[in-house]
Amino acid sequence: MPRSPSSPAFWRSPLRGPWFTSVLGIVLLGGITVLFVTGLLSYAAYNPGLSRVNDMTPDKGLLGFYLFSWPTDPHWLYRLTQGVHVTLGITLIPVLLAKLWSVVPKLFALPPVRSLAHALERISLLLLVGGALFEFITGVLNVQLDYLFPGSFYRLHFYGAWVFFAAFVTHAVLKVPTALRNLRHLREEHPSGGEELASPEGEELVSPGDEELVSPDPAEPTVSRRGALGFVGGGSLLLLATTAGHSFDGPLRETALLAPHGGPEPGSGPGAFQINKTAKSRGISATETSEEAWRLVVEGRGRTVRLSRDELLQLALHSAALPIACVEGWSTSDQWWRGVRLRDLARLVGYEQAPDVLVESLQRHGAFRRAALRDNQVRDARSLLALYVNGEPLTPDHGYPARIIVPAAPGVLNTKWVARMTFGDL
Ligand SMILES: Nc1nc2c(c(=O)[nH]1)N[C@H]1C(S)=C(S)[C@@H](COP(=O)(O)O)O[C@H]1N2
Ligand SMILES: [Mo]
Repeated sequence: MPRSPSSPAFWRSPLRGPWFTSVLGIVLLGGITVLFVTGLLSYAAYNPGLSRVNDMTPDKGLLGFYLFSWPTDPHWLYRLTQGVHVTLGITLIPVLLAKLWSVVPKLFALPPVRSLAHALERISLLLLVGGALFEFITGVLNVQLDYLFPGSFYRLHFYGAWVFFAAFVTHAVLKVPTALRNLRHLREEHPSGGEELASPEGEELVSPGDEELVSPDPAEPTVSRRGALGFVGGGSLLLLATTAGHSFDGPLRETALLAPHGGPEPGSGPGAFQINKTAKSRGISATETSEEAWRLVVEGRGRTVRLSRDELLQLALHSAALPIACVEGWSTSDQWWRGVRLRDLARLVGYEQAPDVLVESLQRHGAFRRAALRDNQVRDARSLLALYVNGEPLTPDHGYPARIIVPAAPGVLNTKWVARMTFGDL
């Protein structure tokens, strides 16, 4: 008689059982919590409360309760938090898939609902599985495909994260005690370390509710449970090893075979570090950035000052060693930037205490052509309107004639090809 997926005997892998599911669940409990926290930090780092220019989720309402002024110290802060967010997310993919595989019989179990509590558990499971797939898929698409959905990505990934995490917390509250009990119990029964768990007999003692994980009619084992776990862990390590290099320069970056900003650095010379969007792709021409054509417009307190690049070079110049750290997880190590302090530009239009600033670029279309910086960022002595990098004038792709660089800020706030700066409370 053919069996249907709703029949427990349809699922025959002897690997399924409380031990396998519990181990993967505990790994995800830690990992997804870190993803959620670093994700919220990334959102806070955008200065979303500052201006409608930065905020891509204007309807966040109460979900923005935790927002705070993103600090400028340590200067590698966003490089760390967002590197962890993206690299860890990619590394956890095999664990997530194995976890879903390990519980898939439960999704087909009949009757679909046994009690009110069971109904609630199943709804939370739907949001959990759907939310997990949605967050991992939108995250990977954004990192790998260069903003498949520019403005909307933030909205989708942000709201998706809250739905997913609510389901995740519910699930964790219901399941963590069981998972820990399973692991403790099985360890006591099998002090030698669980190699015998390769056979279904190792799973006789299971917690109530979890017996449906174990196949009633298991096939012959072809691999031990530990072997299967090693396979999942190996997949994670392989992803980690081929991604993590995107947070470093030079030879290490070349190990990041899977990351779009891995591989060799672009070109050679002082400007040979990662480029997000080239001048050409953003429609920036050499004519409009020439010494004759380009002027920086600085506004504030009803004043307007216009400066050529030569005139900017007459102002006090300062240096700062700062990285570019993109929301996509890749970053560079510290580059040497040289230019005019943002707070000195604020002083030009009469601000002794620098306020917020709205920065607009020459770019006419597309995302990231303008960004708002908060007063604490403008006041930092390392926040520059950079004219040089690594001892040479900026290259066109890194923002010539002038670009913003701010310590600890996401790359997206470091506007290139700056045309206008408007100081004032935003
Ligand atoms: N005008 C403008 N500035 C921009 C961007 C852009 O598309 N247009 N991209 C931003 C993003 S997302 C990043 S990560 C950094 C990358 O800087 P780099 O290309 O010099 O490495 O520039 C930022 N500044
Ligand atoms: Mo970026």
